[in-house]
Amino acid sequence: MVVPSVIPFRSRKTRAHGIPIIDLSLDRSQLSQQIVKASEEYGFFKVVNHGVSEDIISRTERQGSEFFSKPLLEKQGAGPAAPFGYGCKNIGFNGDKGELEYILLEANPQSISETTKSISSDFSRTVNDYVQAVKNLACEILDLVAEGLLVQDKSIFSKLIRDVNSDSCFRINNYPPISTIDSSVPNLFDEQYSCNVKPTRIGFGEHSDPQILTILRSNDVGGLEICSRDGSWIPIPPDSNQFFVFVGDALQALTNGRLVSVRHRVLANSVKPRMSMMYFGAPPLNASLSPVPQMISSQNPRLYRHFTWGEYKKAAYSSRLADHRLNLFKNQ
Ligand code: GA4
Repeated sequence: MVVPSVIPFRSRKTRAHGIPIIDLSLDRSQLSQQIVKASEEYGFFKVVNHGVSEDIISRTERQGSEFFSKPLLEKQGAGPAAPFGYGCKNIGFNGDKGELEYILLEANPQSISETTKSISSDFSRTVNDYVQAVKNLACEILDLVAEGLLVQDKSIFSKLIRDVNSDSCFRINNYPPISTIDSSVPNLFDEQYSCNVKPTRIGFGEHSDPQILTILRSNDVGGLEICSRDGSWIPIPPDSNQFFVFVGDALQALTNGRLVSVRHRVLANSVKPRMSMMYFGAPPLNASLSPVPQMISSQNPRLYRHFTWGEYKKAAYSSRLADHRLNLFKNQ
């Protein structure tokens, strides 16, 4: 037998601009460790070889662009985003504003078809297919998280978002270009809504996602930034073929603070419109967010008191975007 003198080495890029890249085609034991490490360090990573079909992604992007190019009145046919429907500039219910328009949907087939019936059956079908595909991806990642944390029940996190009563939601954001060179020139977006607000640089302000896990995909326009542990903002180059994963507050609570939810924001772009779509995997309202027992020890005492997703969601929706909501649930 001829023994090769050099062991073949398949070089893979594992970081881009310092951000972990997780290749989902690797073997499970490596993968689960890499995912846990990235979720501890950043609460954020990019996944490649994710298995979601290009066709589903491009069909959803097309439906999204068609929707946002409709006249305002038609878009408003989806109802105000209170909480589900079409929204423009207003974020949440406590005065936050951003340079965007969006559609926010409950991530279940009945609700999607109900809220989007004024748009088209194609829109509703496509969004549904997309939501199913990214939900499966989120569950796969959560099973790997459980494996990497050596938790006995490998589906402990994914079953929360697979539950029929899961409170997951889906959002498509459209950020029109903002002229930063001459901010006195009204941009197309302002003309359309006849508001003469001076464009700010913030598309969507700093926050962490309240849910368990977020799966984001955007077109090839940048703007997303994540906050690193030292408080500096890291710009994330867009990658329209891949997904970005964010650890949410609920997963931070379930892991007793071992995995960290990542603060992020979107800066307005001066030239091209940015469109992003996010699936937010959430538990049922009555699910407990108590930490899994293996995450508690004498060195790692319990960080948060007992609370349900319903209580957390209520607190989130009563807060401002930039608030640190988990602090309200800290153990005394
Ligand atoms: C952030 C993550 C999701 O986009 C969202 C947002 C929600 C909204 O836009 O209505 C919130 C925001 C998000 C966090 C705090 C509250 C609620 C706006 C806001 C001020 C849909 C979600 O679930 O929480």
